[in-house]
Amino acid sequence: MRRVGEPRSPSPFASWIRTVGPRRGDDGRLRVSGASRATLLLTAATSFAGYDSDPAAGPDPVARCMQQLADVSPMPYDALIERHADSYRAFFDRTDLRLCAAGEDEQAALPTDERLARLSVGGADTRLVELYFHYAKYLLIASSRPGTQAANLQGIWNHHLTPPWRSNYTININTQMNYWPAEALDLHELAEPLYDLIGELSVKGKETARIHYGARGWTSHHNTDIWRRANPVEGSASWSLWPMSAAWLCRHLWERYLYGGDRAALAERFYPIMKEAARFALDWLVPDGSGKLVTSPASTPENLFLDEQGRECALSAGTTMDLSILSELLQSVIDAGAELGLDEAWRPELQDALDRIEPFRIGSKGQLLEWSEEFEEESPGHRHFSHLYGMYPAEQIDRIGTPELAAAVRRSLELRLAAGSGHTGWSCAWLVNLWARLGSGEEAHRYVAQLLAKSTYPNLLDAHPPFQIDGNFGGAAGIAEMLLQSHARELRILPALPAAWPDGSVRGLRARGGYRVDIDWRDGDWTEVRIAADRDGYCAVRLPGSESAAFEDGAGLAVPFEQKDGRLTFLAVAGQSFRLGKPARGRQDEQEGML
Ligand code: FUC
Repeated sequence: MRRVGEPRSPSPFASWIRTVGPRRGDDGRLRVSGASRATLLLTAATSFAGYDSDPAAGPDPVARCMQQLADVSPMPYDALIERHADSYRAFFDRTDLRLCAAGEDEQAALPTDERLARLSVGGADTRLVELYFHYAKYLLIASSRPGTQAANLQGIWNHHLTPPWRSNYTININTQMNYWPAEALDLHELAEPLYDLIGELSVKGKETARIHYGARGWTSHHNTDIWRRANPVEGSASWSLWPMSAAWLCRHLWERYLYGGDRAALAERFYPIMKEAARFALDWLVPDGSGKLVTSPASTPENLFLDEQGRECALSAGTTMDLSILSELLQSVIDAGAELGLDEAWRPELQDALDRIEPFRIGSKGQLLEWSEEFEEESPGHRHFSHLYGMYPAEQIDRIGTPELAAAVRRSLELRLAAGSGHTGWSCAWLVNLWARLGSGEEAHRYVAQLLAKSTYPNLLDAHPPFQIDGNFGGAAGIAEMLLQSHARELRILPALPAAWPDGSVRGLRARGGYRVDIDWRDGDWTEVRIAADRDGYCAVRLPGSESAAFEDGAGLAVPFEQKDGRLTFLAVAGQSFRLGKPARGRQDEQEGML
C-alpha cells in the first residue's frame, strides 16, 4: 500500500494499455485517434476473500482485474453485449405484466420525472406501474447474482464514501424486503447471495448466542455487514439489542422449499440453519409466570412506548413481533423436520414451546397490540409495522382463516395511517403488501400510487429518503401480491385487483406448492387462468366466480375438480398445464361433480 508522500508507482495496467489499448498520454489521459468506434473495458476487484478471511492477505486485486480483462478482451463488443443480454433475459423474461389502460400511450412517451410529477397531483399511469415492476427485476438481476454479495441497503448503487447506514444490511426489515419479490417473480437464483449470507451469519451468530446469552444455537441482531457481525451494536434499545433477525431470515429458507420443493437443499443446506435458530429460540423464550412463554427483554423495531410518567421506553416482555417470528420459526422447523423425517424425538419439545407462546392480543380500539400491554405509543404513526408481521410477510393472520385478527390488523393500519405512517419508501411498500393480504385492492393501489408519487426519484430508485433500494423490491412484491397470493395453502387469483387496473394480464408468477401462473382479466374480472405444475398434488384455487369455470388440461381435455367453500380443487400433475376459462353453461354442468 502506498504511504502518504511516497511516489505513486506506475499503473499496473500501463503495460496492458501500451500493448493492447490506445495510446496513454503523459497527462494520464487515454487518447483515441483514427478510430470510428472504441470499446472501453473496465474491471474492478478487491482483495476480499470471504467474511472470515483477512483481506490484507487476500488475492491480489490487480491480478483479478487482469484476469477478467484477459477473459473478455478477445470478445468483440457485439458478442459481449449478446452474452450480457442472454444472461439478463434468462431472468427478466420469465414474468410479464400488462396493465394497459386506453389512452395512456402518449403519457408513456413523457420523461419519467414528468410522469412522476403527474402522479403526485393525482394522475394515473398504469404503464409506469408496469415499468416499476419490471425495474425491480432489473435491479435484482443486476445486484444479486449467485456468487456475489446480497443486495445491501443501496443494492450495488451506493455512490457515497460514507453511505447512509454504512451501506450495510439492516435485518429488521430492509434486507428481507429486498428479497420479497425473488420467489413470486421467479428469480429465486438471485436470492442465493442471501442464503449464503444467512449461512455465514449463522456461524458468527453461534458465537454471539454463546457469548452474549449463554444460549445454544445462533442469533443475530438488527444489523449485519460483509463480515457477518451478529452481535448487538451500540445505539438505542429500540433496535440495537433485538435478537430476532436470525429467525426472520430463516423464513426465506423455508419459503425456498415451499416454492421450489428441493428436499436435498432443505435437508443439507437450510434445515441445519433453521434448526440451530430454533435452538436459540427455545433458550431465549422464558415463562411469564402464568404458564405462557415470552421473550424478555423484548423490543419491537423500532418503536417506543410511554410509561405512566410519560417516559420513553423500548423494552418490555413478549412483544408481538418477537412472538410472531418465533412461532413461525418453530412451526417451520416442525414442518421441515416432519417433511424430511428428521428429529422426531425433538418435535414434541418444539411443539410444546409453540403451544405455550402468548397468542395475539387485541386492544381497546380493536387494534392488534404491539406490546403485551396496551401501552401508549410514543409515535402512533411509526413507519415500522412490526406487530403486523403475522399478516405479511408471515401467514399466521389471514383474512379468511382468522377474520377477527385480520380485522384487528386493518384497524391497526387505519390508526397508524391516520397518524402519518407510510412516509418512507419501504414503509409504503410494506403497506401495499399488507393491504393486498387484507384483500383491499383500493388501499393497496393507493399505496402503489403513493410509493411512486412520493417515494421514488426520477431514475425510479426508491427514496427513504435518502436513496434506499428496499422500497423498489417491496413495491414490486406488493404488485404481485395484489394479483396472485399463495399463502394459506391455496392460490388466490386477483385477490386485490383495484378499479384502476380494469384490464390486464400477468405471466409467469410463481406460487408456493410449485406452480407457475398466468392470469388474464377484463373489466375487473378474470377471463383465463393458466397453471403449470412442477409437482404432483392437490391444488386449491380461490377465484371470484369459480363456479362458472371451465377447466381443461394442456390437451384441451376436461379436468375433474371439486367446488367447495369458494375454492376449486384439482389434482395437479407435475409437468402439466391446466387452463381455467369461462365456458358456455352446458359444458360447465358437465364438468361439475366429476371428482
Ligand atoms: C431501519 C429503518 C430506517 C432505515 C434503516 C436503514 O432501521 O427503521 O428507516 O430504513 O433501517
